Amino acid sequence: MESVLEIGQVRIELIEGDIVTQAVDAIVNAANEELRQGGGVCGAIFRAAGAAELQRACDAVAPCPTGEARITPGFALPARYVIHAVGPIFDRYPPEEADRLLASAYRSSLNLARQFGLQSIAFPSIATGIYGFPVERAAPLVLQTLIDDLRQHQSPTLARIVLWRDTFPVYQRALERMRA
Ligand code: AR6
Repeated sequence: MESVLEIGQVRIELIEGDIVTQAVDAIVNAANEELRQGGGVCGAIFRAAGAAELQRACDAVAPCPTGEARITPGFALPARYVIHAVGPIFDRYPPEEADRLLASAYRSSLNLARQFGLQSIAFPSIATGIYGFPVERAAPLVLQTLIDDLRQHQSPTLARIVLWRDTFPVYQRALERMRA
């Protein structure tokens, strides 16, 4: 399953799948501020990259405040780099502040990708698991954030959102609503 939106030379793709298998320049990790191995997508990325090596690289660039991002090598992953982005723990903030921090985590990741000259990036649905950000609220916000940023910068040329199971239809519906 796949949905695509093209903005000039840039492509935004939604796919259902596992982010650790993505052969792109960078995959984004839904990280915590300490950049420690956790559960969810973060646990899967650490295991696939080689947990000890990735943890050493994370320790060298930690901490990472909520809404920001840090970059490390991808080690054993198909992706060359991991961009560690920290989304908001939803119930710690007023909802509008949580929105702002989530958008900032995506924009910070795209800024790092550009700084490193990367052309393809794959995101998970940051903060909508353990951090409790409602996926129905996140989907249109994330899509609009990517569209606005990529329209302005035209780089990276591929941004893929890799969605786990039942979050895929939520993002797909949000994209269809935005097209309408
Ligand atoms: N590929 C793509 N998406 C996945 C995968 C996968 N392999 N596994 C889970 N998801 P979460 P958060 C989805 O909890 O909410 C960790 O402990 C999942 O269904 O991974 O930002 C970190 O270290 C959900 O939709 O991240 C932090 O402490 C989405 O990925 C904390 O959790 C994000 O869920 C971050 O929590």
